[in-house]
Amino acid sequence: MFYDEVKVSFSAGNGGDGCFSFRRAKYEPKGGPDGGDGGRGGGVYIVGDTNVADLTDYHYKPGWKAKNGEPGRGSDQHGANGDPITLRLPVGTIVVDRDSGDPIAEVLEHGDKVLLLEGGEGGKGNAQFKSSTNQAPRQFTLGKPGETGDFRLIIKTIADVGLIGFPNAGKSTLLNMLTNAHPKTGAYPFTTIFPTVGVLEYPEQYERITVADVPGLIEGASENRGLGHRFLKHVERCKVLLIMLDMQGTDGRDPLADYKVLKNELKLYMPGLARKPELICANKMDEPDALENLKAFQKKVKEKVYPISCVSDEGFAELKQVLLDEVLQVRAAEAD
Ligand SMILES: Nc1nc2c(ncn2[C@@H]2O[C@H](COP(=O)(O)OP(=O)(O)OP(=O)(O)O)[C@@H](O)[C@H]2O)c(=O)[nH]1
Ligand SMILES: [Mg+2]
Repeated sequence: MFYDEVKVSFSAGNGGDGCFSFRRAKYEPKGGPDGGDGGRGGGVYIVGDTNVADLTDYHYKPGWKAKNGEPGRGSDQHGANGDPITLRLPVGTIVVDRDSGDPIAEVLEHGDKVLLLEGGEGGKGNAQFKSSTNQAPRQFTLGKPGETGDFRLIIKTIADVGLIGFPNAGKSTLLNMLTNAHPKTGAYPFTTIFPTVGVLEYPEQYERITVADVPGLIEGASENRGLGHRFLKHVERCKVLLIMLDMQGTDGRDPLADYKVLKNELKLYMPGLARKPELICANKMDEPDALENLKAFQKKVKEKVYPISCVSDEGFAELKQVLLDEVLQVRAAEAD
């Protein structure tokens, strides 16, 4: 099972209490105050880690707490600070407040580290309250509680290109052929049940882009039919969308109808998604009806379509190049 969304509760450690104590030494019957301060509670940090694939760990253990600070002690001893905890999350995870739904933090790259919850301050020992007018202070303060929070962790895959298509269009097959990733493929719908990111290399141009294969969409995806909505979030952050159509129309599918449904689902899910730069590729061009269907398709849809076949690798070189060009264009625009 792949967990890309889980509910968790984290708490930072409480501060240790300040200490109330007076020096007791053999020849010093009225020793001064020597109660030390409490230690600070440990904070809760999150860090992006490419070695963490999903949120399974947090599904099984949703509660995490950092150590409390230790109380101060006599002889002016400061209590030890509580150890912080650092929670490793998949790159692309956002932390959302469970009550308000507001995003609070995110880790976008390997090593990104954020302090999510601050540990409580330690209390002051009575030694701190000594003054010229108060030689034997009886006050001290308690440690402050650490911050706590109920969150939802959500992974949003980060890749340059997001592959969008109906189940069985051949998305995973393409990723297998073009990149180092090897998602499962199969002649049945919903073979892919979690997103996979592959790296597409351009050795001659010293470039590389990442491509995310996400589970197939069906009509109603934006309303949560199929695996839809849960997975559309994985293309929210892609720079370019590659819409893949089964141009053979396997199992009585109609590529034009598929295209319209996909466009509509993207728009319904999030208007911004439908406005992302998009490329259309017609897969399965090795099949007998594909060419005829492509001609009919192009009569209705004027955008350029890239015909490919994952069987013969027809059209791969051109598709690869145009993907790079589009991604570089968006990167350049983002850099401005
Ligand atoms: N003839 C032909 N078959 C293809 C081509 N590309 C993929 N297929 C077949 O189409 C079927 C579906 O391929 P997948 O890559 O699993 O499809 P998918 O889009 O990832 O499907 P989901 O994961 O279910 O969304 C497999 O049986 C592939 O062998 C192609 O270019 N030509
Ligand atoms: Mg697949």
